[in-house]
Amino acid sequence: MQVQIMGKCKICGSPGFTYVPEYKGYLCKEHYSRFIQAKVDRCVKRHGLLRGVKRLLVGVSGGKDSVSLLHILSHLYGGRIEIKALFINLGIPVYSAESMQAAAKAATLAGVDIDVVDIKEEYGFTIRDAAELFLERKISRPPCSVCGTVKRYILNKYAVEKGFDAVATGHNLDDFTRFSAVNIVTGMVKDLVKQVPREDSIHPKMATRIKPLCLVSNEETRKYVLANDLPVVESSCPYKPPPRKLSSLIAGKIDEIEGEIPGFKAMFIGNLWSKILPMLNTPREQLRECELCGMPSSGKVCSFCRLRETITKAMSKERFL
Ligand code: Q46
Ligand code: ZN
Ligand code: ZN
Repeated sequence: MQVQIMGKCKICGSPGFTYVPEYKGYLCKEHYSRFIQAKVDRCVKRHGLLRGVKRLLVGVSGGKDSVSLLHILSHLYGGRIEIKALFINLGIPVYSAESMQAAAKAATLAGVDIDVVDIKEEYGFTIRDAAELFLERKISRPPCSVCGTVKRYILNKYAVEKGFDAVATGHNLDDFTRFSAVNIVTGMVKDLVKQVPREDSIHPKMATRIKPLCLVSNEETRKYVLANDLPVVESSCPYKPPPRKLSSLIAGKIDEIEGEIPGFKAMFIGNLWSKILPMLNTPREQLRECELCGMPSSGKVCSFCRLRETITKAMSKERFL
């Protein structure tokens, strides 16, 4: 059996927790946590993520990224701005209940209030309903696509109605590099321009969106959770599809290059933000108000209301069969 020998923390000399390439040595749990927090703080300052933000809503799913995000933000800025967590109960068997427990514990640990929006109570369907209808070919959108629309809509609506200045989500460096590379390869410029740390509101009913973990990798949030003993959901979503071939091949290659050239991911995404996106000059969508719910929409009816109508119709047909 191979025994891994941990060095001592480069800063304080106590037992090392993990090797940190940026330090060319080990850091203990305490200094590793401070290192990640400092990385987030630099990103927040460099990209003006909290510019004009007095009240911040953090979307917490119970997963490692959002739980780390809440912990880091409350540690760094808890005394200066009001932070609140929001958990969306998607009604996914086992997974939603376990995620809610983790999110609630994480909020308590961070000293932050948490609220829950239950989509069954609010809108009459769950992601389980959507998944079953999809399997029976009664709706065409797969569960993750439904889930994405639902989460985006609810986070924004809640933030706008309760007067939050911005919504923070736990997208990390690996999400940014993977999505950006796939968007470049497939020519999805409309999605590529959204791969930024901050998307300013362009409508009175749209909250500014920020992604403070944009320079923190998957591996780093995983270790941050371990270093701070944070509660995270253990089970995984039963509807998670296997990764798409193109996306997983690209992610694998990006990881390989990062292994050879540490800092590659940050360089890629940094150049995208500073040099490539400013050249694209894509006009931002013109938004109006949805005729059904009044929230911002590019068409007469917003994508959430169209989705809700489709699911509700398919469910009521089922009931009367
Ligand atoms: S919860 Fe929802 Fe994920 Fe489950 S249905 Fe897909 S998007 S996999 S992060
Ligand atoms: Zn130390
Ligand atoms: Zn609507």
